[in-house]
Amino acid sequence: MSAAAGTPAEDGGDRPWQSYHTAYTNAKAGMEGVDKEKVQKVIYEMSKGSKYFENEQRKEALTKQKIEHLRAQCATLTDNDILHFQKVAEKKMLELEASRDLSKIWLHTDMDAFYAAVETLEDPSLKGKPLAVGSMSMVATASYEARKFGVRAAMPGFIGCKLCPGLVFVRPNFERYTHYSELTRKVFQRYDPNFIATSLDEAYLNITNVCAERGMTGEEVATELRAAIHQETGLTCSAGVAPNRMIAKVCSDINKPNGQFILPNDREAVWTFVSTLPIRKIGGIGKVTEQMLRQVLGISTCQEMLQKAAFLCALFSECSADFFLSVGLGLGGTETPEQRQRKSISCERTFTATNDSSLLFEKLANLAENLMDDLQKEGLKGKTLTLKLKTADFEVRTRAVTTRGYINSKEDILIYATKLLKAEMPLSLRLMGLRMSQLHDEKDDSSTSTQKTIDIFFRSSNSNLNVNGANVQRITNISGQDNGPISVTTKDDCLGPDTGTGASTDQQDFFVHDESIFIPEQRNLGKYNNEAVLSNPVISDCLGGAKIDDVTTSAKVMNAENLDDVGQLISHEATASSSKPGQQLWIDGFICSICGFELPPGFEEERQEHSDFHLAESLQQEETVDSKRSICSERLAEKPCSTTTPTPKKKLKSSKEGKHIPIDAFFAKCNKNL
Ligand code: DCP
Ligand code: CA
Ligand code: CA
Repeated sequence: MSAAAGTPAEDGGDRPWQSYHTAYTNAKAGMEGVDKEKVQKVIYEMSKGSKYFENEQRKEALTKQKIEHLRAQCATLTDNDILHFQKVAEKKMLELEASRDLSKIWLHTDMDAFYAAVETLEDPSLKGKPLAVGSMSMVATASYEARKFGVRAAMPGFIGCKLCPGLVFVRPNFERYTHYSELTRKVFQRYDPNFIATSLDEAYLNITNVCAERGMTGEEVATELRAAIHQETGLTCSAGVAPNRMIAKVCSDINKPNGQFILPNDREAVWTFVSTLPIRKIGGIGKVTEQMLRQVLGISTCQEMLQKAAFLCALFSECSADFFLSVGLGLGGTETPEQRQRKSISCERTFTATNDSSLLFEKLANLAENLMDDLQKEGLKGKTLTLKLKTADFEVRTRAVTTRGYINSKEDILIYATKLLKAEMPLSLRLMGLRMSQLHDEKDDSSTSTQKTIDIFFRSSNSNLNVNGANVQRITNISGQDNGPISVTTKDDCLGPDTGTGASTDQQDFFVHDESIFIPEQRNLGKYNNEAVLSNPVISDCLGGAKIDDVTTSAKVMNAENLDDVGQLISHEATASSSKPGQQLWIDGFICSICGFELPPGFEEERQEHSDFHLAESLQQEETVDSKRSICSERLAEKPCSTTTPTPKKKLKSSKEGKHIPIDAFFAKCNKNL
């Protein structure tokens, strides 16, 4: 396979790392003064020859393909076409402009170096030190001191050590972060009882009322709120205030850390703000989209979207074009979306991989008990029980059963869960989870479930199979060998609008859904058809017609021999054993269904990067039949490789020998220690 433009292989030359751009070379707040070339060089040297490196090349190749495809499409446009699309674009812009609402004041707040700040608060000896929260295989975040060296989230820890020899590592402690997150939410509650939390450390608040009631400006509220958060938690945060959520999020990053930026509710101010704003600053515009827009249409700033509006309408799907034009106009969500009702309750456990069946059934019983506790605490019963499994080689499977009546006792749960697990045996697992959906509130006769479950597909699909009087289905969301070559058609791409709410990514998750706050971005959902979605009844049903990128899913009939007499049985499987971007689902809103890596909805960029990785991985699998899963093993939730600070000497030695540490070899080593 030929190397793509911009990849190290093609650039060759004296300084090939200059064109080696990964998630790790991308600047975050606090990385402004970093010697970017040095960072690129270290990452290049340390990953050269690894599967990771090859994947980067493949990603670049795929982007290049997309770019070429778009260029080719662009070249076919006649003057008449452009004139036509100019009219389409102008009409669209007028409509969008007419929807501009400057009456709301939105505040976005984001904690500074959240995990690292919590750890420093708990252990003041860490203060001022370059700190990485995470492990040798993955850094969750870095303190601002460490960022000066180029260390950042999502970077393998051993690369962090190389960049910053004195880097101190702390293992993540999610209970702590949840505790502090809850403290911040108590403060948010005082300013907006309907605040929208998009991850542990960030939230959107509609402060319109509080400003009016207390006669305060947005700036004053931001100052007061940040002080209150500091008072309650001992932590600092940054805030942005703007007429809509999309801009408020951009604003909260401007004066990070411990700062704020206010954009007045004034059309001119918004206009000026977006006129020079790089498109990459917008949530939902990741590296690939940025490259496509820049290289095909010369768009780098938000306002340039408007200058190229005709081309955007000609080349992209309607909802993508809408999103781009909204960005150009500085529009974003202003209404508080309705909270969706709770759809499921779940629990899961990660453990050292084992094939000991008695141990697995014991774990299953514990899970059933936890699920029972959670259901009973909330006075809920459920009808669909889903068993989630992650095999020793990181294949994620889910199996579900729909029962005749509503259940919530441990005994009932265990009967069905055991059946489901037995049907999969023997196998070696590293994670199990149980989820109950189709919930029913015991206090309320009406079912709380509004979810269009996959059952709808089963009932309507002509691939239904009737076994022992039960409908049994298997849906397989795979895989290099099951599906044809990956389409690079960009016309079907539908990019997430105002992903500050996490809506676009959550919508892709058809099992979803534990978030107590789930925020669909109403404007675009279900408004436009996306061919890829509509051609797939599973996805379109489950999304209620919402959009999803490049979805191709195949449905297969399942052999039901081990799943008989389980009530009114409808069994579903969503196996994500590989990796097209649209096939990747975010289970429970934040867990990658392919490898189990956790990324909350707020991390659009990281999610994009992560999806790109899986795409590259699947391409690799297509070429190398026996290739094994590689970087997927990088999970913070898994057993750590090491929690001690590695000695820089050791690393230096290996690089002196002219040998990089191949990332996958490193991970293989980690896995042995599991
Ligand atoms: N996080 C993670 N994995 C990532 C990115 C982030 O586990 N790839 C975790 C650790 C972070 C927290 O989420 O502390 C919040 O992420 P942010 O992107 O908001 O980053 P920080 O809060 O660490 O830094 P800042 O917001 O100051 O840039
Ligand atoms: Ca943060
Ligand atoms: Ca954040």
